[in-house]
Amino acid sequence: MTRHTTQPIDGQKPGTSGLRKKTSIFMQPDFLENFVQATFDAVGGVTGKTLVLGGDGRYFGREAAMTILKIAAANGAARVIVGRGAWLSTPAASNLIRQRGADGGVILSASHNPGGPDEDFGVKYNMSNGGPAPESVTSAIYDRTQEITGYLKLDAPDPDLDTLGESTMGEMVIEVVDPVSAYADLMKTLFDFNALRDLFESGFRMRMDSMCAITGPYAVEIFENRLGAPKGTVTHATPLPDFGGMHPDPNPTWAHELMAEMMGESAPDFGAASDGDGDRNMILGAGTYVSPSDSLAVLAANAHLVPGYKDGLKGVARSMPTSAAADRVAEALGLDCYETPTGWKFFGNLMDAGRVSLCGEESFGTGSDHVREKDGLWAVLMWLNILAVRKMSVAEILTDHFARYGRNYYSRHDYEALPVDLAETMLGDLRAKLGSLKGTQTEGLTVESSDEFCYTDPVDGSVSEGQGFRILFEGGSRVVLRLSGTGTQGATLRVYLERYAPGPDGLDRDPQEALAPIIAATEALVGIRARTGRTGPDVIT
Ligand code: VG1
Ligand code: CO
Repeated sequence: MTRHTTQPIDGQKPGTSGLRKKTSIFMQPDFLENFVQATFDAVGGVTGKTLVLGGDGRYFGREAAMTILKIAAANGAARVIVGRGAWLSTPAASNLIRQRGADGGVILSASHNPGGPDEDFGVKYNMSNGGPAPESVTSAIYDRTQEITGYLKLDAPDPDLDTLGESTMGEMVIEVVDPVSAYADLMKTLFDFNALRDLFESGFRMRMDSMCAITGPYAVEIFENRLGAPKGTVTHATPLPDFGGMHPDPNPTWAHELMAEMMGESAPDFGAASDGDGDRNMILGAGTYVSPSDSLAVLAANAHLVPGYKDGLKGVARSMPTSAAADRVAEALGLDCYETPTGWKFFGNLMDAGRVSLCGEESFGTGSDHVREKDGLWAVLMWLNILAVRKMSVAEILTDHFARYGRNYYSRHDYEALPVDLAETMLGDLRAKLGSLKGTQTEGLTVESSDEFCYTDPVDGSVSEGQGFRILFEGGSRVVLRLSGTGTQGATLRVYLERYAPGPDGLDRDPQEALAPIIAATEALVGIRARTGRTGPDVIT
């Protein structure tokens, strides 16, 4: 064991989902080492513990895994279970932690952020329940990074991470496992694989775009090998260190190839995409885009048709900016519905306590209590299973859903890479006038209430403040504004827009058009375009 002297390095505060930085920053001397040692210290050390390690295959992932193994060995870890090639999707890592009874895990990913020497890298610690560390732990990690004076790192040769099986590094066992099989087996326990095989055999056509990221090998194994979808159903199926230059974010802007195919004349029946680390999903039908908030609601309404959820759901949870479409389903089914801050770490307690089985975020994240992360391929399989049972198209399912529950028109507008001080001043000014907005009339809308979201966890009572600004208008429309906690460049402002239409008329409008009054009212109240000089958002979902 070798002790290395070090000094605290600025900027190691974990965000919405772990620590994310430019790769070059992570590659600076001691940067990764400091953060990993601080993490191990903050969770009470790793002596005698078993950890899971893997990531989305992005640039620097393998090297980072080697470093982390040497730090774990020097810190006395008993065993580290590593996905071959240091590959594990985020949901697969969560599953392995749970299935193997590990004490925790380290996930190497910057998720939907691009990868490469000039792009992003990230490190996230997950707990023994398989879920992201809660705020109490991420704050303890950050505190530790600010006082660290040394780290332990074994002086050992790089281990072989490409051959399955066990080896040792010092006293520690390194167990290299197939990254895909345990996850694929788990999916088989939840879904009707026979019905899905029949679906593909009947000529059902699907396109899965893995965006040169980690879900490629998982999707090929599950859809093509196990379910008999034609070879080539999965595109961009090989994970590449720079994601082939793609921005592995499954939304209409970045998954434009898939969008073009699905909106084209010979579109397949079903299309889906996932992100860098495999926890996000975008769902499409021929000519149809499913907004993530609607996807959550449809899954909640139909989950009982899927074997893994045949006895019904325990409850549903959504992040605050996610639309209330799922709430309407929960109400109809008599289920509890929780509203949490943005980020999957807030769902863990609710799932552990058995209060909810289905969770979702407007940011293309959906999942259940089968793991403690959101799960992109799981959501795709949920949709497939529902389509197989209901024998309807994606468009028909949506139309039927809206007719029954009404439609929460929804859109998110992102303004990226804004100067940090400008974004903070803009939201600071909004905070200052938040209390006096009630009754304000603008663009034909009247402000009913406004506040800054503060969450009290119903399980452990912990309080999370400052989780986004909400402005509610009379009639059930609203806008939510918050700054991203996953970006690595400037500030990203997220503007979440929602308007409820009860039906039966007006259920098939274009969302941007249906939301136009709210967009205009937001500009009048906050002045985003006026203050940033931008003509519009960079990304619309
Ligand atoms: C974004 C999303 C949030 C999601 C998070 C991690 O956070 O809005 O809903 O949980 O990314 O997703 P932010 O702070 O940038 O808005 V992923 O796929 O990184 O793990
Ligand atoms: Co992700």
